[in-house]
Amino acid sequence: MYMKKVLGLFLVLVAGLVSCNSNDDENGITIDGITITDDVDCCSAEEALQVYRFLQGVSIIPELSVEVDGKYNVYAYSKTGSLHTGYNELYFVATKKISGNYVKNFEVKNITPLMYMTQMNMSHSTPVSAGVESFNDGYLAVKRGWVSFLMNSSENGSWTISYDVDVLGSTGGTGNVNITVDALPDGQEWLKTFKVGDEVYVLSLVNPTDWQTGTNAIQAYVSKKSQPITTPYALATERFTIEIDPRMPDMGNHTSPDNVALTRQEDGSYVGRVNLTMTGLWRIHLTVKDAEGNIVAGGDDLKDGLSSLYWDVTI
Ligand SMILES: [Cu+2]
Repeated sequence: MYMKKVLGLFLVLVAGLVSCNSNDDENGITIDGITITDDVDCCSAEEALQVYRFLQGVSIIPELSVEVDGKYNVYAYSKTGSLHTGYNELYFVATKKISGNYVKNFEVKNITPLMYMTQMNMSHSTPVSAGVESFNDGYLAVKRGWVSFLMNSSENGSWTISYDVDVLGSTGGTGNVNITVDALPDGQEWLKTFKVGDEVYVLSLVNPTDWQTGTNAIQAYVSKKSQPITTPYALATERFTIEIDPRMPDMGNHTSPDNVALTRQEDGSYVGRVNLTMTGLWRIHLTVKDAEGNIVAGGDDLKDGLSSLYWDVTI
């Protein structure tokens, strides 16, 4: 008890010292009319400015913002501020309401997307990231996760999503929020499923809009349909190999050299290399093998000798 009091007093003293420091005008940076200051719960003003700049390159998803305990705001962002079928990267930041300063130590958890299928009168979830992590060492105050939507919103069904958050000991969450999942344009199919026995797996292609002509890193996730299906789908624990055969269907199905199969990385994603020698529609035919090298998907139902399991990417 006594030790706790001493420790508490010590923390108050430290906080007092640091906050004296951060009240010093020398430690504030004003940009776009906003003053960014050093903050003991985040970072130096310079580091906070990096976060601020990063957020200029993404767009807020207004319906996914939440106030926590009257003290904090948590904001969610995606590249465009909207969501679409397939893999969507999500970014989260937490700020103090009183100062607008970022908070570094916060946790976003239980990201739970749910689609209600009108005619079938049933609900299902979809693949999500294992967790939400700091973006990288340079952006500790930005957390990143992802959701890969199986299908778009339509008269056939509608989506909700919720997540919980913990900011410096204060807990909160969004509750179920209605969201719209847009269909991808023609010539883009970034999510496919395959079956092995009774299990259904989802192949989510990561950010192919970043690709350019020539050789590109190709990244994907393999998730496993949950039981019950209203539970978010976690990454599959099996170790697959995903062989790729990119073709241009509008140009006599010609292929390209030097493609490398996707293999499982330490972070749970699958990474390979794809060579797209020109702009246009590329159909990336997939053959999935298990850890023993047996073909488990894309091996039968061939059309013109090509797998009928594929992603479409138009660059
Ligand atoms: Cu659905």
